[in-house]
Amino acid sequence: MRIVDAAVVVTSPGRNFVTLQLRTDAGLTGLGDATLNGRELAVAAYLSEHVVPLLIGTDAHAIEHTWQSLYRGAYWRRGPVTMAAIAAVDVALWDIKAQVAGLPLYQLLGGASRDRVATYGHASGRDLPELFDSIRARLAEGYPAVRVQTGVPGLQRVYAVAQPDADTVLPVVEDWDSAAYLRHLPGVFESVRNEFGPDLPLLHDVHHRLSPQQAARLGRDLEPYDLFWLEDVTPAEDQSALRLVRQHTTVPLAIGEVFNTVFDYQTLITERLIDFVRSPVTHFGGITAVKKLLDLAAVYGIRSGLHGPADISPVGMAAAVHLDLAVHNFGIQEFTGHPPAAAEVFRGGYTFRDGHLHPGEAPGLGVTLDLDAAAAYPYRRAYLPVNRLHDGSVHDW
Ligand code: GCO
Ligand code: MG
Repeated sequence: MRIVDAAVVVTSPGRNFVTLQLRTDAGLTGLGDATLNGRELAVAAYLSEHVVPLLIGTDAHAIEHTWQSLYRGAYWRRGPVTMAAIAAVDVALWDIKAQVAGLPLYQLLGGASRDRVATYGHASGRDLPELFDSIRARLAEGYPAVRVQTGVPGLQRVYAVAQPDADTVLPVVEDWDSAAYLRHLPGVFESVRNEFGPDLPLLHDVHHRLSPQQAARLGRDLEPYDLFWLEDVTPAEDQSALRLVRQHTTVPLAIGEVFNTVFDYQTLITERLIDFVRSPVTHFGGITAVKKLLDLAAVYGIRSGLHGPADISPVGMAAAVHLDLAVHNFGIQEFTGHPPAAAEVFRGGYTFRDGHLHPGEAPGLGVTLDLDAAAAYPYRRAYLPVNRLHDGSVHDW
């Protein structure tokens, strides 16, 4: 079975998504997510200009070989653009192979290791009353675990709390002060625990903003509140930073949403510096690569917590859910849903019920792409926010 055609579809039903659709001479189509938030057209161009011409005429069943060819054959390895493109090809080929087998994709990954996939949702508020309302809303939706983000006194626009201005073209500017945040956050978690009791799994995302010393202090300060995980405490490219954090706190650490290959985790996994790996299928080279990552992590007792915000498309999320159901060392799946219009473009796929996901029993990934609906939502340029300190200098966002 040969690949005969490939379409790179950029659409914006509420937000931008990039999807690769591969077609074979057997008349089957497979889908892969190539969305890279704020850099969508870079991946679309990499796919159309460089990857697709190499695929036409190749064996659609040779997933591992194709992966190695695209990774090793480019010479310029790694990086989010390259690895998102490879991920899209990889997932589309898995989708096709599972359709040929007439099985839902998770069956080709070893079959179900669990009945359903537990998720966490996002809660945030500028102050405690707003935050408590937001947590209650997630609990009412059935989420079994909640990520808690809060405003910080003295800061105007904080990650996950500030609402983006409508129709901004250039990046939204948020502000940041690590000292103010470190003073404020432990009290917020104390109040949340007092209000919601000891059983609710709570998570928090630091979004790569602290020095190792600050992160170690925060981990210690949060220990009484029994977090499920503390995420991305330090800038992620510096693996050795987590050695210092790990020596000083027992808080479970999660990292990896901006990683693209297993080499980004080499020190972290083999030295047992983390507890959860966070890479999404979409930015890490696909199912082939994330399965290998999770197998390495399993050797060290490290579990999955795959990245799943709205910028992972319904196709990328479906791939994650198949993998989550199959692997033994699953931890939790982030899931925030998508803008309502996305359901017009991406049909089918997983279901979300009682805070849990199930990939369904349709052959393949189970997602179809409506090209006419996609065309009705043209691409709109969008940026992620940036962070500034009080003196105007740039801080990690
Ligand atoms: C998370 C994340 C996201 C990122 C976003 C950037 O843990 O869900 O940190 O919200 O900020 O994916 O595109
Ligand atoms: Mg995060």
